[in-house]
Order: sequence, then C-alpha cells, then structure tokens
Amino acid sequence: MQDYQRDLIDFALERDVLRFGDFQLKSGRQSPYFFNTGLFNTGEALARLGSAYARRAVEAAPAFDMLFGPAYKGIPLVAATASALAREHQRDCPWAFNRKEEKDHGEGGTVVGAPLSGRVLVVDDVISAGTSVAESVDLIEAAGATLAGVLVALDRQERGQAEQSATEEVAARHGVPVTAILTLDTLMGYLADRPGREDQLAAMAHYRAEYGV
Ligand code: OMP
Repeated sequence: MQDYQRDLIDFALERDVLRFGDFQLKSGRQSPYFFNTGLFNTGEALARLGSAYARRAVEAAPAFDMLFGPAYKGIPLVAATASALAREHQRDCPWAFNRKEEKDHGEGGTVVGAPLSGRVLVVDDVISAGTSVAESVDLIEAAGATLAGVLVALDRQERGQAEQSATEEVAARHGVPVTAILTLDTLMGYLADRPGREDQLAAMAHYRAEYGV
C-alpha cells in the first residue's frame, strides 16, 4: 500500500466516509461497511480526494484524452480530478459530465463541459456489482468517442451480475479496465494493522466470503 492510499483511508475514517454498521447496497446486498464519497464535503476534503484520483490516474489508468463524471456523484469527483491533474501533474485535461434530466432549452443535450471525444476515462465513486457503468458507455459511444476505462475511489471486489467480479464483467463487456485508488483488499490490509478493529475486519471477511470473488 502506498502512502497516499493509507492517507486516504485515514481521512475517510476521520470524515465518516468509511463507516461500519449494516447498510443496504444498490444491488440489494446487505453490507457491514459503506464508503460514501459524498461525505468528502468540504473544500479541503474534496481537494485531497481529487489529488488521490489524479495520482492514481497518472500512475495506473490506461491512456486517456479526457475525463467524464456520471451524474450525480461523479460530477464533483471529475471536477476535482481534472483540477488536481492540472495543478499537480501539469496535465490540462478536458472534462465533462451529464445531467440526468433532458433539457429542451439553452445549450441543450445531456452532456455538459468539453465535448465527448477521443479516449474517455470515466471517473466514478465506488464499484460494487458494476451496474452503473453501462449508462456512461451509452453516452460516450453515442457521441462517437471511446471508453478508455473507469477510475473509482473504491473497488469493493464483489461479484457482478454473474460469477465473475464486477470489474471482470466490465472488462469483458466493454473491453476496458477498472482502476481503483482503494480495493477491499487494501481496506482489509489497513484494518489488520489496527488493534481494536478485529470485529470490523471479521465482518468484512464474512461479507467477502458471501459476495466477494
Ligand atoms: P454498483 O452499480 O452495484 O456497482 O454500485 C455502485 C454504486 O453504489 C455507487 O456509485 C454508489 O452510489 C453506491 N455505493 C457506495 O457509494 N458505496 C458503497 O460502499 C456501496 C455502494 C453500493 O450501493 O453498492
């Protein structure tokens, strides 16, 4: 684990972004932990998160020409990532997001920001069962652009709709990798080094045995 990944987990715990309890996921699964990027809800928190995304994008994402953040949670994430890429990596990358509602006046269309073109890296929050990616792919392909990959803060390393992991399903269906700043493995490795967190670690291991790959 790298320092910036450990720092992000420390910060996620401090801000209650990473919480333990009993949570119903979008997939219907009942999880003992939840990672809510919406709680990085101050300027400082968003800036730190954006730095971690940008670092991971530079370090591990496939080649891309622009960034796209799916509404709603992807919107601040893509803005913060683009900003950090420019400030910290001298890379002035175009970025865009979609609106969920059709607009019939003004600038029209559902995509706001830079026109979708070239290889597009989707910036999203968390991947669990992986159902969210398809909508972004439709928008990108409808514009004649290409999906480069998906960058998320956390890959929960769960099964997708079938037996493969969600990230393997995305790779098989769309032919691109999912890159994550953190994975369930990283979270569990972090907790294993922290005395007093044995119960949380055991609950995660139990969940992984049921829904993991
Ligand atoms: P999938 O479409 O099943 O991959 O679910 C991903 C979405 O679930 C994310 O975009 C979040 O909106 C939400 N989510 C979290 O934010 N954090 C979690 O720890 C788990 C989920 C989830 O519901 O699976």
